[in-house]
Amino acid sequence: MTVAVLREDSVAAAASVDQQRLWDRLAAMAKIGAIPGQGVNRPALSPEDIESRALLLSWARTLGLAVSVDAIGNLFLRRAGLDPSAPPVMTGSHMDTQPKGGRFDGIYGVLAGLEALEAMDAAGVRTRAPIEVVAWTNEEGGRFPPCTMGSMVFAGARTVEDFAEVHDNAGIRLADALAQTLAATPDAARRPVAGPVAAYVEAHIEQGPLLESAALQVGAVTGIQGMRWFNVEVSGESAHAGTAPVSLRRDALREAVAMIAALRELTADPSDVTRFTVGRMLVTPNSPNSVPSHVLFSVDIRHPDRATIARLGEAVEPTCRAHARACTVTVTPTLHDDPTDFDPAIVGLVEAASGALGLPSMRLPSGASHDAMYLSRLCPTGMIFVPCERGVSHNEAENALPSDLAAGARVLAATLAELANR
Ligand code: HGY
Ligand code: MN
Ligand code: MN
Repeated sequence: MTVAVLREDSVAAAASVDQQRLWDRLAAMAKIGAIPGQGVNRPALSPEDIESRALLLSWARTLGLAVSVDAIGNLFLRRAGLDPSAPPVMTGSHMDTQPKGGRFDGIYGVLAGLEALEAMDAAGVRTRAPIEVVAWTNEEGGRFPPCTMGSMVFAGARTVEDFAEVHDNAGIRLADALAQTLAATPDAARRPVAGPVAAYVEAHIEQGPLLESAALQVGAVTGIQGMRWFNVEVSGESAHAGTAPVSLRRDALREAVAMIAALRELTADPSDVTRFTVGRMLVTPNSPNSVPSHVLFSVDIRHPDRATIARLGEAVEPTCRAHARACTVTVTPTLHDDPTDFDPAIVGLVEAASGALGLPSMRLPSGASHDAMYLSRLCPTGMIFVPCERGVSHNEAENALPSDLAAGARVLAATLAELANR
């Protein structure tokens, strides 16, 4: 559905987006888990996450939004529609961050959604369908892999029980951290996991350089590339660094390094489209003079082409096995996301809304994954990107301009109003 002109009340909602109010809320959130260099470290289900949830709920209550939470901790802030039985239009993103995260990744989408609802109030806009802003649990997967856990459970791709025994680096079970987080949200109504959704639109910083280099404030996102995550565990035998002959060692780290080198060769790509990252490694006993007996390392592979990501994903285990030598190896797939194309009608609506508001836009794919990946399995889904400085993200230096963030929120407000009044 492309609209040449927007409804008057959709334009009014967009015009009521308050740039300073959005910026002030982002600044308030950035204080929670703040780290040097203007970054944020707010791991999922941590005390910092709990604090950010409490702050969000305090704002939601001031706006008279109905607050609910599901069994994986997804938070829903609901603005009533004239037809309470209508499936809600949803927006949102995540509040958890990478360990050296930025102050916009995820939280911008949650607060742009809140700003869109407050702007509708200010403009006196009523919608037929309810609108819900969602803060999805554990989108990053940094502390408890895999990523997009909350939206995955909401979409029915996995269950909460599937993730209960996932441990963080300190050995804390997800189930225990989740219980603490839910206990800290006492006055949010409990709701079942999953439910009908009319449409989903997520605002996010691009985390890439295209919008900034095109000097554009708005991107109509066409889809998300495919992604595979694995945990690879190599088991050998601890031995004395001074006495154990190298030829007789079962050195888990030596073989892990060989596996990683082979995976780098597997994913080598002169066109630099394939993404291969080993971001996490745990070594046991992790002592300078003991031969490592156990290594766990993560594998993150991405590619926009369905056949290519399938081929690379299938090759991970055999490649690791081929370099195990005297060690044993276990390869556990933890995430399997095929490339996803967003609904053309939603992409067109974002573009049309942007144009109707006098904001030129461009279409672009997302290299990063988002909760929209899983919402697209449930309903017509799209995303709105805004530029960030030099495309830097998952880094304390992540930065964005208040005017760009507000432009994205305006397009979001208009898009949500259009969808909720269809
Ligand atoms: O890894 C990702 O693409 C996202 O930032 N969680
Ligand atoms: Mn994100
Ligand atoms: Mn991220």
